[in-house]
Amino acid sequence: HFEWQYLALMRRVWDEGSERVDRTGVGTRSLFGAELRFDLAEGRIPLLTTKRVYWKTAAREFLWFLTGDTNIRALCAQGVEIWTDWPLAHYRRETGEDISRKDFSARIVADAEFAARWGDLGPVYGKQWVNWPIYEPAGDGLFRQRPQGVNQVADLVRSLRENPGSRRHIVEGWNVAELDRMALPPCHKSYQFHVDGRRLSCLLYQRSCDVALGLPFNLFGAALFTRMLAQQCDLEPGELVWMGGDVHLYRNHAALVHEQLNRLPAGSPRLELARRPDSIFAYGIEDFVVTGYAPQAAIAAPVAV
Ligand code: DHF
Ligand code: TMP
Repeated sequence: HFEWQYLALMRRVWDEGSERVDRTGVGTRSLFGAELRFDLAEGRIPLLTTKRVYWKTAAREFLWFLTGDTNIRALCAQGVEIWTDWPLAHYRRETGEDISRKDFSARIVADAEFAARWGDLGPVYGKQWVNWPIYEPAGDGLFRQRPQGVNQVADLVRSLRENPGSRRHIVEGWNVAELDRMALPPCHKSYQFHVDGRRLSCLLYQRSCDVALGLPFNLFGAALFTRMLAQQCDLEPGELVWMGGDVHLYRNHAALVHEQLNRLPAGSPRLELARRPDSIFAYGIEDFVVTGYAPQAAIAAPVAV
């Protein structure tokens, strides 16, 4: 079963990881450098069965990246709260107001001006993926920014179609010059694609990985991206290769780890694409149909902000 790899990684990080004091102050057990591989043929997807993973939330997040949006408003409006904690922490710090997450999210949705002021994460994934800034000489020794930057995703579709054998099929989130304006520098920072015959494979490099909360979403997102690209480029899904840098479990995830490692994976979830949209940017949540997914219960765990 594909999921043993994930469970084995979780066990290894928990048993062998070094204790580290991390940015959040929560503390982690961590190891450096890991690899997972998943077959994506015949609709297979690495969607965990030992706990319920809210794959529609992960899919909505991914579609939001593709729109280039970096404000949480569109997510909150769909009931997706996985990014709310960072703007919320910023708001509380700046204003001293002790607002609940629910009220904050409701206000983001109701009040466009409030959302513009407090809901933006900075130039994170969406911005870099579809509008990586370009600067050009303005003639007077100064530089000006072009109105439209690089759309890496559109370029990727084009390069997969026109030059499948290329070794340069990359979408990169790590814009060094803009890291300091991001709420969080990209974790799933680099996607590389590879065409072998008709098979499209993806390699995701994740510099920092929360094995319990982030990784299940990141694996599903990368598989979804690969499937959409394969469909758009008339290719077959191949393999997902995942590589992690700092791969960790937070100390306060002990209960989740013990519960999940006592469960057995079962079943083989599949993903169908219900239609073929005209472009990589035209997918909607209703285009994704997951079958054969009967996971065990969700396991709640606190996210380290
Ligand atoms: N920070 C940390 N410390 N870990 C992360 O995984 C993380 N991920 C981010 C932003 N910052 C992060 C964006 N992605 C959850 C899942 C993914 C995610 C953020 C949060 C999460 O809390 N998942 C829960 C609840 C899911 C839900 O509310 O729908 C889960 O059980 O999967
Ligand atoms: P860092 O920027 O200090 O590395 O903290 C980011 C944390 O968020 C770290 O625990 C990794 C986790 N993370 C994921 O695992 N996946 C994600 O998609 C995101 C955004 C964050």
